[in-house]
Amino acid sequence: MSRPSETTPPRVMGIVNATPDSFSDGGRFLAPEAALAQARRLIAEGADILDLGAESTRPGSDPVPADVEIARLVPLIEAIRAESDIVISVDTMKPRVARAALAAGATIWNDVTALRHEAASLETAAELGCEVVLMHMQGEPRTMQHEPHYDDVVAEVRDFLAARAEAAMAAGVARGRIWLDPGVGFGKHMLRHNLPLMAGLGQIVALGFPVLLGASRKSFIGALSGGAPPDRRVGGSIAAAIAGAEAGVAAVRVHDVAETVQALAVWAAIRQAGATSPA
Ligand code: HH2
Repeated sequence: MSRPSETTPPRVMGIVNATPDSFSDGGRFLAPEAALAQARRLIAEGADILDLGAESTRPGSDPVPADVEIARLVPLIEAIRAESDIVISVDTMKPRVARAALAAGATIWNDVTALRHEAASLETAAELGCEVVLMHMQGEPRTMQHEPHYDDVVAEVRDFLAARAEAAMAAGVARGRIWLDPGVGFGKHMLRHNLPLMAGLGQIVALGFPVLLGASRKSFIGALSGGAPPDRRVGGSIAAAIAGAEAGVAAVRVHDVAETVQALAVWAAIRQAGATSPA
């Protein structure tokens, strides 16, 4: 899942929320038919991967029982699988949910806790043989925005991700199946931590694993645009995706697929022209 070259754009992972309280969609896609319609739209807009989540991780959100997550996700995955071979990622911290989603046709386990939520997480990922996204988060979703602290945010996030990759490999996850994610907005001060982290993405890419960047519609973009609400953060989200592309990330997790695909195509074409034209 690494990028073949510096002029290849990152893959675009479109977000499909099957939650009643996700901050950016406001639960508009809760009904299975509506989530399926959203998935179809993102595929048509050029998504390479769909990331399906049934538990919101926004600050202050309540946990969702595994059975509820499974009931929201499995029929949706089966319905997408019945009509498309798009890569499906499941955004869950629970091994039982990951197992059910993988059995239904997902191939990537996106875990915002980097396989720390349950004792069985590491072994389950190894057993399932799936790709895993290991994301950095300081604290846990309910409390993570209460006074996050770092002495050096880039070094701390990088070292955490390197250690989690080691732990996953020690448990039997193949090196080639591991993705890393800096976890923009997860236990990070809006500007004091997220901006240096975005600026230091290259240090995380340098660890040698494909990096997934999830900056789409996040609150630091609102803070930099006069308090724009989530659905008015497209421009800032694209700027963040381009910054990720420049730094060498392998994929961007976004809400606005069509706009991001277009922006990255233009970015890649410019890079390509620069790489092939005489000086
Ligand atoms: N951000 C959210 C959820 N899952 N997974 C990864 N790997 N990286 C991220 O940055 C990331 C993630 C944000 O979660 P939520 O509050 O559910 O909002 P939405 O899913 O609409 O982005």
